[in-house]
Amino acid sequence: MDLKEIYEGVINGNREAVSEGVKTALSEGVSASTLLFDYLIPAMSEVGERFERNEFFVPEMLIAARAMQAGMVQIKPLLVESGVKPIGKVAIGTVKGDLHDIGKNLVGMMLEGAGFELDDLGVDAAPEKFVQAVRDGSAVIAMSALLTTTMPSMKTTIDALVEAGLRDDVKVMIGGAPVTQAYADQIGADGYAPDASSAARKAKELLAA
Ligand code: B1M
Repeated sequence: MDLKEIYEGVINGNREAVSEGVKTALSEGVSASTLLFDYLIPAMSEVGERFERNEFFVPEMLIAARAMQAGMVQIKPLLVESGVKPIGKVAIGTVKGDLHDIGKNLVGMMLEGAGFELDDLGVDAAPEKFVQAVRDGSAVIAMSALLTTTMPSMKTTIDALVEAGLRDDVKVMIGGAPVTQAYADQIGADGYAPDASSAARKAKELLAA
């Protein structure tokens, strides 16, 4: 089969084409890592770039991420078997008191699309949950807040990491509609990203640093 169909399928949000394409490619002997690193991840990067150029909007990004998931569910077990390592583990959550999860999920999908392993802490995630996630091996903590009233929980979480003696073991990034770079600087976060696609890029930068 023409593997480009898988790439195009993700960009066009065609779940069935991606699912069938991946199934056929695997049956023809194409490796799971080739499908992931040469087709699924580059397609998701292209989606992110189109989002940043205002050619794609949130719905297209969500549909593309779901199409990618249709391929991921088939190749994930094979990747585990063949020992392909994710580029790092990110713990993501919407902070304590905050129940908004659409943006957080979108950021999570882009992170997975970029090759990260995800520890999704869900919504209303207390500082202790983030601390535990670092103990469980997350190299990056990604906190989302949509309410001005819950933003201070980002600082409380950073304080909890300091108190647990773990601050130097982890990179902290924050985002969400009311969050800014200035706020990230103020509370001592390592990074801020305004949207899902730049969040994936920022996480890579932080890990490389
Ligand atoms: Co709420 N809500 N809400 N709400 N809600 C807002 C945020 C609000 C701005 C609406 C308004 O008044 N105009 C307002 C906040 C005001 C403020 O604090 N300044 C608000 C309020 C007040 C409330 C309640 C208090 C209402 C009430 O009960 N009186 C209540 C709070 C509940 C709680 O959390 N404890 C509440 C409840 C809800 C619903 C449950 C009904 C629902 C959430 C459903 C859900 O998430 N499952 C909801 C919704 C849908 C919204 C709006 C309409 C949309 C949010 C959204 O999903 N946007 C929102 C108004 C608005 O934004 N227009 C609003 C789409 C999403 C893709 O964008 O989440 O910004 P966003 O994520 C972006 C970026 O911010 C960034 O990337 C994403 C994609 O590009 N990003 C990150 C996000 N996290 C990131 C993390 C990163 C990096 C980037 O790194 C870690």
